[in-house]
Amino acid sequence: MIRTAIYPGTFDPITLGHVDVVRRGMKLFDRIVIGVAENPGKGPMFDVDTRLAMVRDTFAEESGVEAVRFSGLLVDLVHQQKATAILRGLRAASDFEYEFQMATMNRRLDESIETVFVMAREDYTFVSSRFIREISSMGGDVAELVPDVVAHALRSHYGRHRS
Ligand code: COD
Repeated sequence: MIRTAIYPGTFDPITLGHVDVVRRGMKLFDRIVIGVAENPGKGPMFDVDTRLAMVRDTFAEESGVEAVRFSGLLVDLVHQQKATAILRGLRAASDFEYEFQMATMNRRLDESIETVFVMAREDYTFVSSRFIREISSMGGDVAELVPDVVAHALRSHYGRHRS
């Protein structure tokens, strides 16, 4: 049986912290489907097609990793993709409350779906999409914290790195 997990998120934009979660998940699952949420509630900086394209580009060489966009309920995507688990990452205690609520709600919606958490790599615990957006909007360099495709997109969005 092929074990599939959905890794859902906003990925606005994808960071090396997200990439690390996927790599850890690949040790546990045969197939990982990254679900890029439209998530208009968060007022994303990049539209969903751009976020999806950056995720696909990042994992272009990995045969066990796919990416799809989704709107609506996460559990519906889990069913659609014949997955059995939801993969999420934990950086700090502050992530826990939200993640716990989400996992509990999803369990209420479908008891058979398990949420699996992996711990962030120490040097990425401080990396978040929000800080990546903020730092690059102020001219800071985030190239070491994001995939190349994202670094290029941020540079063309905000203009070249100012020193
Ligand atoms: N290291 C490790 N993990 C990280 C790092 C890092 N540096 N950065 C982020 N992560 C983890 C996050 O903790 C999270 O687990 C995951 O990566 C994705 O993060 P984001 O910020 O890109 O995505 P979110 O949290 O905005 O995604 C929220 C969803 C889109 C998954 C959620 O809103 C959802 O499921 N929406 C669909 C509607 C639904 O079903 N709602 C009911 C569920 S309660």
